[in-house]
Amino acid sequence: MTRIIFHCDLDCFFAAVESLYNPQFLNLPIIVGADPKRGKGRGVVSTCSYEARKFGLRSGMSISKAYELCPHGIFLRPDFDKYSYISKRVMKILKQYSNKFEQAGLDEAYLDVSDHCSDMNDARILAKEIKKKVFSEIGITISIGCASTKSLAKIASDHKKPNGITIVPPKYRIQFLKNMDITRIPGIGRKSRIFYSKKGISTIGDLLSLSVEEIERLFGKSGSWAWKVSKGLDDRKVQEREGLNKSISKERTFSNDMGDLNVLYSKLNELNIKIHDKLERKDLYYRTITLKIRFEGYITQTRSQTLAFPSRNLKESFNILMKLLKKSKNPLKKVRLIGLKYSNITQKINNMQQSLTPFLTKTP
Ligand code: TTP
Ligand code: MG
Repeated sequence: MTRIIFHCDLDCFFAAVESLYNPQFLNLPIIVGADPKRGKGRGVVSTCSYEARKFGLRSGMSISKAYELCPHGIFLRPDFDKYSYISKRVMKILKQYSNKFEQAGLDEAYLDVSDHCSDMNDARILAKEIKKKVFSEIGITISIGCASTKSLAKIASDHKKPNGITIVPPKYRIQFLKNMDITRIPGIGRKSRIFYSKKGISTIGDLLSLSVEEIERLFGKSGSWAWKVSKGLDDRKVQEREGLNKSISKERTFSNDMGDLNVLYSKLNELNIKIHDKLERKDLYYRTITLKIRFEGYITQTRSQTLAFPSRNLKESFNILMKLLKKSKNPLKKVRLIGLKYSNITQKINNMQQSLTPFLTKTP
C-alpha cells in the first residue's frame, strides 16, 4: 500500500514568530541573527522573512553582508524561549492529525496520514485543513509537502514556500524531481554538489540516469542514498522520537508501606498492562526489563533482565517481573514504591536486520 506522508515546515520560522509578537513588523524585511553593528558585525543570519529574501538574504549568510544588501531591514537577536513556546503549540496541533507523528526540528514534523486519507485528493483536503488550523490558532503560516516517503515529502514541503501545499503522487515523482538540483535531496549539500558536478551530475534526473551500482562506485554511500531517495525507496517510518533509544517506565507509590505480596503482584500487573498498551500503540519493542523497588526507609533496589531479541510479550514480561520481584523482595521490609522500566527500545524489524546482518556476512 502506498503510504501518505506529510512534511510540515513553518515558513521563515524565527522571523514569523518575531512578527507575531511585534505586528508592526508584519510584511517588513526582518532578519534574525547576530548584531550587524552597522555592517561591521560578525556572525550570521539565522533566518529572515520572505520580504528580506527578495534582497538576496539567506540563512547562514554573514550578517555584515546582509546589512550591506538590506540596511533598512529590521535586525533582531534570536529569542529561543519565544520560538520553543510557539513550536510546542504548533506541534500540539499537528499531533492531533495522526498518532504517527515525528517532530524533526523546532519548526518541522512528519505525519503519516495513510490511515486517514484514501488518496492524494483526500491528502490535499487534510493539508488545507491543517494549514488553516495552524494559521487561525497560532497566526503563522506553514508549508506542507505530501508524498509516499519522508524524504520526498521533505523535498515537496520546500517546493512552494511560503504557505504552499505540494502533493507528489507516486506516478509524478520523476516529473517532479528530474530537473531539480541534486542539493534538493536532504543530505546533499553545496560541497557535495561540486563533487557530483565534476562527474557530470547536477540534476536529480542525471542521478537517475545511472544504475545504483554505478552511483555507489562513484559516490559511495551518500550517492546510493540519494539515488534511493529519488527512486522513492526510502522506507523509514514516521515515529515518535521520544520512544526510541529511550525507555518507557511507570511507577506507583503506596500510601501506606506495603507488605502484602499479592498487592505488589497485582499493582505490577496493572502497570505492565498499561506499558504494553503504550508500546503497542507506538509499535515499539524492548530488550531490557527493569524492576524497581523502594523499601521503607528509602532504600531503593533495581534488578534487570535483558532478552536476546526485541520483544513485546505481556506474559513473558510478567513472568520475568515476578522472578525479579521474588529476588528483590525482602520479607522483613515493607515496600514504599514499585516501578518498572522497559529500555533498549527499538522497532523490531530494523533491530532484527541489524542483528542478522553481521551473522549473515560472516557465514562462508
Ligand atoms: P528552516 O525551516 O530551514 O528555515 P525557515 O523556517 O526560517 O525558513 P523556510 O520558510 O525556508 O522554512 O529553519 C527553521 C529555523 O531554524 C529558522 O527559522 C532559524 C533556524 N535556522 C538557523 O538558526 N540557522 C540556519 O542556518 C537555518 C537553516 C535555520
Ligand atoms: Mg521552516
